[in-house]
Amino acid sequence: MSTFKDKIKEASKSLRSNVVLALDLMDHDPANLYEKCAGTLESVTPYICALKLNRPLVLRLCLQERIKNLVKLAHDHGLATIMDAKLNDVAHTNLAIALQYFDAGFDAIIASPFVGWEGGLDSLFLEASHRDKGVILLVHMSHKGATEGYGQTVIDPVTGEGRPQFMIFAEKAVAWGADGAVIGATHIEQIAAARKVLHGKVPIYSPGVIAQGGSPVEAVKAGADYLIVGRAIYDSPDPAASARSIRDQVSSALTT
Ligand code: BMP
Repeated sequence: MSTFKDKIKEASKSLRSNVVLALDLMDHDPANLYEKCAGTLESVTPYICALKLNRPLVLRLCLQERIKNLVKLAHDHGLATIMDAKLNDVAHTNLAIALQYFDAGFDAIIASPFVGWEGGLDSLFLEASHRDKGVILLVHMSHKGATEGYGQTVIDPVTGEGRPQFMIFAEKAVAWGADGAVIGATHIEQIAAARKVLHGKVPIYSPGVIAQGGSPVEAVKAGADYLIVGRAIYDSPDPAASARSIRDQVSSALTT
């Protein structure tokens, strides 16, 4: 049985990139939005290992038609696919949403650990594992206000001690068998701290590079396994050159 962790690792190895493209194109004329997305994706496929799509794009393009085609296009190029659904509901609703994305072909889905296990994410993890799909958890988001929730100090219900929320989420990611942990590249210390818990078990996905101020090189040096990159690629005058440059910066940082 191959897990999502293995699938993206293989894609990353054979395509020699750890860049996940966040194809969040939204402002284009709806009449040619699909063509714009497909064209951007095809131009950068030599430099990325996975495609991440978000909810605004799904709402615009319709899950059953053009989104399915984009997912297929990514798979045809050997890429892994991630649906950024940020699931955050009770179990049966999370499952109903996730199944639609899994049926549309996505390999993994992003969910929020704030809803907890029992009656929150339990059914999702179970069903994902039956279908060889991945669940990636938000462990510390990239925006400034993320410190209010993910960075708050909470009393650990097990030990009674005050601890950062994101470290508890990192431990849950390991305990629940998550396929990935999202930690913003804008929070380098948190990547390094969470890595101590996650390393070798749950890969770190880091969004927030360049357009949000994070450094791709610093993020991977701190422990990020994959970088999630949107505007720095798709808003660039030459998306392929930008994707290649980010990939190359990161691989040379890892080898020096
Ligand atoms: P950009 O590189 O354009 O900033 O895009 C980052 C992508 O990662 C967006 O799709 C955003 O929704 C997502 N993301 C994020 O920026 N921070 C997080 O903490 C979690 C995310 O999924």
